[in-house]
Order: sequence, then structure tokens, then C-alpha cells
Amino acid sequence: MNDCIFCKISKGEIPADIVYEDEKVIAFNDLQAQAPTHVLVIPKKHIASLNDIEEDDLELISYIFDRIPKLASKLGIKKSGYRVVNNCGSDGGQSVNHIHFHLLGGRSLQWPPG
Ligand code: DGP
Repeated sequence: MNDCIFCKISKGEIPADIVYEDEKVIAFNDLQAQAPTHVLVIPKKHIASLNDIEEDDLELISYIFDRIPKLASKLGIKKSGYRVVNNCGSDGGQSVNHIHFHLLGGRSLQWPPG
């Protein structure tokens, strides 16, 4: 998508503090960090939201979830624990329409979320 900010980050068209990248996935620090570690993990492919995942995307989504614990390990939060969040749609608090998984850790996280 031409006007998608996360597509632009994944293509290197706008800068981000990238912590992991491969041919399918990119992870970068959230600009509005809510925890000492707050990384956004996204597919490079534009998928607007959880609602828009198609059958063909399932392998990619599995791949992301295979990467997340490895990334948590790299970031030093695997043992202490972490939270993975997907905000979907307006009531879910989604503000960027390119599917992304928040990886949060580095402190004790509260529950329930607001
Ligand atoms: P959500 O509300 O779930 O759609 O989360 C979007 C997150 O994306 C939010 O925490 C702020 C972050 N964000 C928005 N624009 C940028 C950007 O240009 N760069 C980075 N690194 N993060 C961004």
C-alpha cells in the first residue's frame, strides 16, 4: 500500500530503529514505547489487520509467531516474560492499518489492559 507507514518502514523508505529483519518480517522499536522493551513485529507483506488474514497468509503468520520467542531471547526478555498484543479495529485500538504484533517486556505488565 503506497500510503502505509509500516510498508514504508519495511521498504526502508522511512527510518525506524530496526531490531530484526529478514525477507518476510521486520521488527522495530515502537515510537511510543509503553514498556522498557516495546517492539512492533510486522510482516513485510501488507495485511491490513487480523480480520484480513487469508488462507495464503497462515504460513506467514505462523512464521511470525515462530520468530517472536527468538526475538524475545535476543532482546533479553524471554526468561522474564513478555506480552504479545494485536490491536484490531477501532475498539481494539488499532491506529496503523498494517497488521502488527506488539512485543512488550522488561517490566511486570498489568492485567487487565484498559
Ligand atoms: P496500534 O495502536 O496497535 O495500531 O499500534 C501502532 C503503534 O505504532 C503505536 O504504538 C505507535 C507506533 N507507531 C506509529 N507510527 C510509527 C512510526 O512511524 N514508527 C514507529 N517506530 N512506530 C510507530
